[in-house]
Amino acid sequence: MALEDVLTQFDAVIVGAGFAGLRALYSLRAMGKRVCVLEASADAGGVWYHNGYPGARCDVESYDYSYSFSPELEQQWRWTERYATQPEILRYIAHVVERFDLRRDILFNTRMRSACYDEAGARWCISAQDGRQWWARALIMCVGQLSTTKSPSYPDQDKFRGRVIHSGLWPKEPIDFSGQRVGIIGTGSSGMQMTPVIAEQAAHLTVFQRTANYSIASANAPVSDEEDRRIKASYRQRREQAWNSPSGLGFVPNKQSALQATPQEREQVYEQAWRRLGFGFALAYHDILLNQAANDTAVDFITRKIAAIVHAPVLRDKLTPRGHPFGARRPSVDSGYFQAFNRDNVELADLRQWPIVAFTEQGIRTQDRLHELDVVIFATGFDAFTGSLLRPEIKGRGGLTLAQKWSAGPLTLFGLAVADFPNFFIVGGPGSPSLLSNVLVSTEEQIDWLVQLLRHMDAHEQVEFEARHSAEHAWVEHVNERARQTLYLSTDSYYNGAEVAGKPRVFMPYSGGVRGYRRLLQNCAARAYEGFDLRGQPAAACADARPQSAAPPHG
Ligand code: N01
Repeated sequence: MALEDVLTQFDAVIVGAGFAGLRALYSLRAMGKRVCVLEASADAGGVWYHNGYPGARCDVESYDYSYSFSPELEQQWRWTERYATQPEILRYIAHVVERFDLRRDILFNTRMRSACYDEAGARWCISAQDGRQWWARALIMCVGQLSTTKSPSYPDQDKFRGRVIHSGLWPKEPIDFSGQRVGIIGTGSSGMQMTPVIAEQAAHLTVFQRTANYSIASANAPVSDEEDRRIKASYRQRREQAWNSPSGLGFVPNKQSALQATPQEREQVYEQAWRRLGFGFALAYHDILLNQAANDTAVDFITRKIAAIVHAPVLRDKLTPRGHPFGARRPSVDSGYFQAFNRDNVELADLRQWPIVAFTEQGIRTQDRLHELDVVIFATGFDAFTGSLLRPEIKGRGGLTLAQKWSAGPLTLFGLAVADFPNFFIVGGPGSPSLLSNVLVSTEEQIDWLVQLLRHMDAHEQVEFEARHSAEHAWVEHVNERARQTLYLSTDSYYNGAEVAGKPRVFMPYSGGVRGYRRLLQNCAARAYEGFDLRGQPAAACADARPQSAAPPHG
């Protein structure tokens, strides 16, 4: 019988078939749970399914940005480059789906519309946009942190006769930019990755920059057979190193302060980090993200790197990031971004100097002139962390919606559970290390913990788990406290909700690192899930289970 026809109880409904959802499906199924995955897209892969723009690749090393749950999978899969391209990552995901026979439990083209908690039955009723419904004891959100795209809207945008594409919803058919005049709006990781590749094809490329972004040169290289053998021979050690590093990248931060080193020593350390570490450059000294003066030394080094690449002085000046510390907004890892501006067919439009006024039939009018274009690419990012969690209507106890609960900013316990929303689990939610870590490491960390929790509940015949308000408030305080020790709060970014007008300004990821986070999760489990209520029967009748004041501790 087709899965669609079986409108029955599941132990868990998982939303999203990206890296997190697939891992949750694998692990819960391995426990013997009845699980179903709802996926809005036509195939698996999550953000990697949609971000097929030219030049898209991961800026975490392939051998670390991959599942660790199966040593056989680790040994069998052969990565070809140190930093995998989007097509290679999609091939890996397809391989995992087939190898573990995951497809049979995934409903593709199925977008979740809403979910409502049935307090008497301690279960969720989940509805899809087309009206289908499922019951599940647990609702597990694996919807990603960067999956709801965000596009500005300009006057007369609909009059533009050319094509408009968002980097995060890239069309599946190949696009040939030869002979085309292309405009890219946005210079985050997506814009920086696609610029050099499109520059090689297009007749003319205009990059519309509002904020110059820091970027580390990618130390990408093909993976030789010898290197592949060497990594696989000690893969467990490599994993251990990643799990025990703060970032999940495997780098142990240099314990020295950037300010204690001599200028010559610093130059050497930065040069080595630049050549090999990519994203890990930020860990070249332990205080780069903690102390402005230490950060300034990294900024000085990166600024000189940009200056050595970009020939034209005015352009060089405009491309040099200013006004925010390195790493306080997400830096990029690029393959020839700054070099692209030395080409005759690449131009920078500085939106701070000349903002966009409107679209026209021919292109984009900035305050100074008209840029004639055939294609406009919005590389303008996402409604980060909460966008995809708040898109469906999720109702917890007493009809309280997640949007109401989070009206002043997200409240979670460990970024994975929410008081008033029993049996609701978020993988990579706000308040977890997620985007401040190798997201694969924190994803697997959370799912392993969920499996442990469900086993515990089965063993004790419990049907309901729920974060306590007091624990949730304490966790949000802790997340804020950790953030206050860093430079992250010193600038606007999608880490703190500044990317969407009107979004609560709250720092969302947990900056305490994956190692510390795992320790806290383990302590919670060891203390009989301290901070959670685990119940043998639904708490619907208990007065203390009614929604309480959601007064946020966001200061
Ligand atoms: O988005 P972003 P992204 N007018 O939000 C500009 C991950 N990722 O898609 O800074 C003009 O970083 C905006 O300008 P400003 C990674 O975590 C990973 O590039 O707001 N410009 C900014 O320049 C990354 O951080 C990989 O002033 C406007 C840009 O658009 C995250 O995804 C690869 C504008 C948005 O940058 C998001 O990256 C790619 C407007 N109205 C992405 N609105 C890997 O390698 C926005 N901008 C794994």
